[in-house]
Amino acid sequence: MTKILVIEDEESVRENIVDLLEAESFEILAAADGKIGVDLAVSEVPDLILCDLMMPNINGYEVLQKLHSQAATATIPFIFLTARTAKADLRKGMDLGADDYLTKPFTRSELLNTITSRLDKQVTTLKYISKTNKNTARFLPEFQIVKTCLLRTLAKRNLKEFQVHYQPIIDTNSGLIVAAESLIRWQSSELGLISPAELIPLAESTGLIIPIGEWLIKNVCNQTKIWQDAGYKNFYSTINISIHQLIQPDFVPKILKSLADNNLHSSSLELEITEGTIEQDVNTVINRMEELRSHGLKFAIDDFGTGRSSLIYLKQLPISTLKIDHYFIHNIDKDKQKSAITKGIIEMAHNLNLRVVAEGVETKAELNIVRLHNCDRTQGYLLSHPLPVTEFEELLLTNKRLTV
Ligand code: G
Ligand code: MN
Repeated sequence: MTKILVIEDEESVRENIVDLLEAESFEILAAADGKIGVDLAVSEVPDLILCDLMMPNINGYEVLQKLHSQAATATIPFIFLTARTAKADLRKGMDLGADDYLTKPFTRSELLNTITSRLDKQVTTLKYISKTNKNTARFLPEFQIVKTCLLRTLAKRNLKEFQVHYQPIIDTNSGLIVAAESLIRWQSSELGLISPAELIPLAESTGLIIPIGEWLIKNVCNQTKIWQDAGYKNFYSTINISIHQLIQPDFVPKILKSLADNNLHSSSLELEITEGTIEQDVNTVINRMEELRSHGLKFAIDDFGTGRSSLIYLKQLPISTLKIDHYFIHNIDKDKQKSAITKGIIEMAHNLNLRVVAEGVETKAELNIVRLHNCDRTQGYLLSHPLPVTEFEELLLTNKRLTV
């Protein structure tokens, strides 16, 4: 439902607008002054704002400036309400970036037409942006728009826009699927498909990784249990966990609850932590990992070989698996150095009783070298791209050997 915020200090005018719009099936938030209005805009991220110009304390100009200074609210369509017809006031509002204005008193149809045309325009803008080349530089307005859409999607708890895809992880010798890496996809109704490469940094920079991550964990636990019950008792899933999530004080109880709710054994999850991010808060990370390991959860170091201080972490962190970064696997058959480094990593890992996964295996020649070096597990486009649940399930249930 489209959510409209009405900021108007005059009670009779406010209530009139609220009644009118509620009758049109809009969801309405009402604020009696500018301060409440700004707070509501930030917490609720409405689809459109109607705001009176002349209000005590914080007036309409200031409300607009405050909203434009914050990424989450900067692109919400903003319509001024003003009793004045003085051109200078309207000009000032429009110069500050308001999208339209209504002069009081206005008729029901003037109000509805202005709102509808503004909402339509916003949809067109978003569609246009989604078609242009995506560049995630965070200073671009586009980044802000993706962020606004993400905030709006979460505020509306529109979680059906998120999907989990699964990429098989294969036992290198038998070619059988033993696990899957879960990867989130955001199919935005406004922007189209947003890749994890775009979504995750955005979610991390805004703190939204916490609710999205919780949703993902619940979803993956549920799905993993379904596959185990279908006969794949030892099948497990891996989940990419950001440091922001791991250091949350309630991360451990939440993950244990997701496991318990699904009657899933803790060894059915492996949490992937990217090497390069650990140094942000090493001590908390170690404590959290130790605590989770005491409950039976396993950890993998993701993108191994590309972060700093990697060998120290092998000693300090309670991990079970190393995932060798794509970089070393790409063209490993043609690059003697990559081959030597990968061979060394695998031997070292085995001496430390760690399992090794080669990530990003894209060609048969790469797979052959990885196999020659006794890498335990393989993952990559050669074997399968990340797949939606039903397609992954088909692959799993036919038990196809993915030896190429
Ligand atoms: O950082 P992490 O290892 O979690 O990255 C997983 C990402 O790698 C996913 O987005 C997935 O789609 C991608 N990926 C998986 N297999 C391959 C592959 O064979 N080649 C490339 N280039 N990317 C891959
Ligand atoms: Mn990963």
